[in-house]
Amino acid sequence: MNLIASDHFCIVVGLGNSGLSMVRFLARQGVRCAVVDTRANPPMLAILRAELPQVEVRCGELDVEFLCRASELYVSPGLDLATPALQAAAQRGVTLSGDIQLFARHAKAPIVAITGSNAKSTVTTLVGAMAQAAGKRVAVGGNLGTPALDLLDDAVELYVLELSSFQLETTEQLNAEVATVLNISQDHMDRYSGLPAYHQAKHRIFRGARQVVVNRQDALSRPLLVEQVPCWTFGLNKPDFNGFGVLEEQGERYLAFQFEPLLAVRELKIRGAHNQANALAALALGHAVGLPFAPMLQALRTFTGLAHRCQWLRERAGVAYYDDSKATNVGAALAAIQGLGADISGKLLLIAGGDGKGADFSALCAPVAEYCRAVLLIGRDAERLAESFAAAGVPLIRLNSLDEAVHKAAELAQSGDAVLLSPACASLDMFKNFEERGRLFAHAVEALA
Ligand code: UMA
Ligand code: ADP
Repeated sequence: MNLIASDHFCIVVGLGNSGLSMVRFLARQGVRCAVVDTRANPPMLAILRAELPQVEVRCGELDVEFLCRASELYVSPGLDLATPALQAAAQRGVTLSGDIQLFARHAKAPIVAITGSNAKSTVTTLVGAMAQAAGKRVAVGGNLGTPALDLLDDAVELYVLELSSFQLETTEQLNAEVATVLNISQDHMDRYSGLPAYHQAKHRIFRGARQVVVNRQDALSRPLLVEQVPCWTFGLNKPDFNGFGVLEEQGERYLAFQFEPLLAVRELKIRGAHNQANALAALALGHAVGLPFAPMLQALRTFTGLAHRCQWLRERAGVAYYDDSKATNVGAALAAIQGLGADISGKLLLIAGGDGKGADFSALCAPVAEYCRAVLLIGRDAERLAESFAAAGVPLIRLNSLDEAVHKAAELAQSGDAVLLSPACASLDMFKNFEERGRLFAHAVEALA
């Protein structure tokens, strides 16, 4: 069913990955649309021109008069809705929407919707692997990998979507079969006025949800609007009714559902307490959409984790090297420092810094004091991190490049220690993205004599 009247004229704002997916989708639906992008040469321009030459593209400063010719603006997640031209158009009656809202209107199969400050990609990938192991035709994407609209296919039996707060801001009603906010800690404070605004954006995921999954150990994950829907919980403590958690029996720790052990924790290949929580969250989401336990547990046994998330790289002179380049915020770095720090016999040489996105780093000071031998600081916000860690009483060393930081860390490390790249910052001041930062770290580590 085409839910968009064909005489509508829409404008897609932003021509990156999601922008391109939106134009393609609207074109398939026979909707007249144009594209605008504030960049002189947006990344998907050549592809769009080749594929859909009839679509008008305007680059450069947004023109409010042009925007107001549309009935709807489909805004890409990278663009702040507070952008004055978008707000001016909205005030003149133009609806602001986005790719996930379009997706929600057209998806025919149930949606598992996942957001949170951290662990989204890990849990999304895990639920996808569980559904696949259960023999479902599953499509996985959203903020991770394939843009949501490119997943739409009538043959799909289950959609698993990772959603960012930016995508949720333009989503009025998702109607997920099951939705979760895995955890909330500060992120993207350069775009939000504070934690309440960020929290509010994330919680839009629950609109129209038929079931919810809640983190028992994070009150901010609990939906405020949804009351009368089935609620499943997860957490590292003992599970209760409808809960997934950890049970100890005869000295062995198990992932468990209610009062029943399911899988010994040591059977997991992903390390650290935070990954046990992630496994439990994935079990809860899978259970909510009716996946049987046997294939879900099989998927958990074989999942080795995603690259750049506390990824072990090598051991050299008794020192292990870990790439946690995806730790682009304080909460992720905290989980890595505490998780790894408690796991090793020695100390951590932490490499941190980059674009801090306006975050407050003070929560890292105590774990740095407890677990770190030294901190090697790089990037734009190195000085701000140094100020936040001043009271930790460990050496704080500023370096000009990631390569220098790796060499310094290797020089200071003692047998039993671990070198951990967990920057607590975005990478964009020095690198193309977190993947490039992780790859260059791995190269520098490989190159150590
Ligand atoms: N931009 C402009 N002018 C424009 C439009 C965009 O300057 O007119 C800039 C934005 O400020 C941003 C960059 O271009 O810096 C990219 O923005 P975009 O909206 O074009 O991005 P896409 O290529 O469509 O990618 C987006 C997500 N990116 C962001 O939200 C920034 C991708 O998530 C996602 O995979 C993709 O849609 C498909 O759904 C990436 C991401 O970094 C991985 N997400 C953030 C995160 O995980 O922390 C939220
Ligand atoms: P996201 O997609 O939300 O960024 P990822 O699965 O890619 O999530 O992990 C991002 C970062 O968060 C990595 O550095 C990872 O080690 C860390 N992390 C993973 N799970 C958790 C968790 N449950 N709590 C806090 N940090 C986590």
